[in-house]
Amino acid sequence: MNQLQQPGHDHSSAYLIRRLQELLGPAGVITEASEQEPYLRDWLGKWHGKVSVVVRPANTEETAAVVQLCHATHTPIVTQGGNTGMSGGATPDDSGAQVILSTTRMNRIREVDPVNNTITVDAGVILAHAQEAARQAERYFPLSLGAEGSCTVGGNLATNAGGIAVLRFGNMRELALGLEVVLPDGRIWNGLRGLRKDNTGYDLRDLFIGSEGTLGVITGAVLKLFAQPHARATAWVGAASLQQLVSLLTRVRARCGERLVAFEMMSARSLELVLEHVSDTRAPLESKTAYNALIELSDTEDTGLQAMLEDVLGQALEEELISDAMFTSNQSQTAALWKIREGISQAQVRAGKAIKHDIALPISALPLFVAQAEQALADSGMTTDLINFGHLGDGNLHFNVLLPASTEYEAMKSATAAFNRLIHDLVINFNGSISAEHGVGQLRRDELKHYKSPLEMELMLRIKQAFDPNHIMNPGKLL
Ligand code: FAD
Ligand code: 2HG
Ligand code: ZN
Repeated sequence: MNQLQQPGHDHSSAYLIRRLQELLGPAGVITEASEQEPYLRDWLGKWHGKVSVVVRPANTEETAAVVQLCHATHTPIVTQGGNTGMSGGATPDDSGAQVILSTTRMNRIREVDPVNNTITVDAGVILAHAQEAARQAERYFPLSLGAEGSCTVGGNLATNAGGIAVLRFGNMRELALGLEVVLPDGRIWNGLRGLRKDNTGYDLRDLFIGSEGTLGVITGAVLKLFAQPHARATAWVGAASLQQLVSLLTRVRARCGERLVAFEMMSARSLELVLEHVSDTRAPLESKTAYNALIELSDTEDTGLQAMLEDVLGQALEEELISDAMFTSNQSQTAALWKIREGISQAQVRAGKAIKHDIALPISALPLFVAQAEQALADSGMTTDLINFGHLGDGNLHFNVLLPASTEYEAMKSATAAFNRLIHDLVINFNGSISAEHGVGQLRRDELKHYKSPLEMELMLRIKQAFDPNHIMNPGKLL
């Protein structure tokens, strides 16, 4: 190894910074510690790292030039979008040897094609801006999640993000048609095709989706658009058990079909936490129930959505499948309901330290899983403040455990290991997944290795080796 290849070496980092400044100009290179700070920690306050430099290329060509230089100098790259990820995937380690490549200056809407029903964007475009560009063209981009005002399309692709409308529109993988990627050696792969059919061999696009910055830097994407929903009807319901909510979901889906766009669940404790920690929120129902659901229907025009929702939920009330319900088509009331649902993450941050389990199960198995998990936790004497909520409509639970804010690092680490083992073992027993939508990052890297079969691990490592033989793309994450 020569001096240039020694990560973190003073001479090599001075050389690197000088070359990066030549490539990107002053606007594209951050060396000042105070300016670097927001890039070095994650939204949850769980991880913190160190780098010699943060780079902010303005376009694909600049990104390729940066990656080429990092390839030549064996400098590891942590790609970062909006830095809203929940698995520590975008936070560097504390060696100081890594470089953060922030995509936030790559924020152009490249094209909206209403006939092909596609939008082509830079990877650094904020999700809400992509939604707005679609809206201006009288189309709809349906990916929707609490962080949509700051997360980027590239981050959504790299984590294969899910959110609240997966039951109707699918996750990010299902919404992406084409990608542009800077490969770990700096070459640009142009896969920006807006095709719904393309069977020309192995699907490279699908390898990059969900790869969490370990195979390359996504710089652009072609995404699917849909017809704009001009009508929506929303309801908040209370039920005594999760089984009742699952039965309700089955009923609403059978009756309303594709009009059902969201079916979100919150335990009583999750709701209580929001009411306590998020301002301007109030309980939607007078009665307190073990479980709550936020249900939304939408359609291109109003074909009696609210009446349909009232009818199906009214029947469920009569049969005592649910115990209470409130309906609204009013915008501000709807926003108030969604504020509660989307406030749960923030409420957890304010209330303490959460051990996150981002799990997926067959919807039919959810009630039994929760019952067995609660029983197993009680049997093992693990005291729990369970914050159980999530996207019931697609089988994704956020089965989180809240510990006091004062919990020290070591205690948090051992509690995380104990809770992870108990809950993830059970998830695997039910044929579920330990990583549904937030990604593996550094949070679940060792859990992934624990649960994936040796064959799956071997195949994934061989793919990594084929794309990134020098292991410079987001080392320490995912694999
Ligand atoms: P970052 O956090 O910057 O990065 C995430 C990962 O992607 C890292 O591994 C990073 O290296 C990689 N990456 C980022 N950009 C690129 C790129 N251009 N090329 C290659 N790799 C890249 N997620 C859900 O799925 N559903 C939810 O409902 C949901 N709700 C959330 C609510 C809140 C309040 C918050 C804070 C987060 C939520 N998330 C949710 C987490 C979610 O993963 C992110 O919000 C989003 O998908 C990440 O985008 P980002 O641009 O912030 O990525
Ligand atoms: C959500 O569904 C997000 O609100 C965040 O995926 C989940 O805070 C969490 O654990
Ligand atoms: Zn979620």
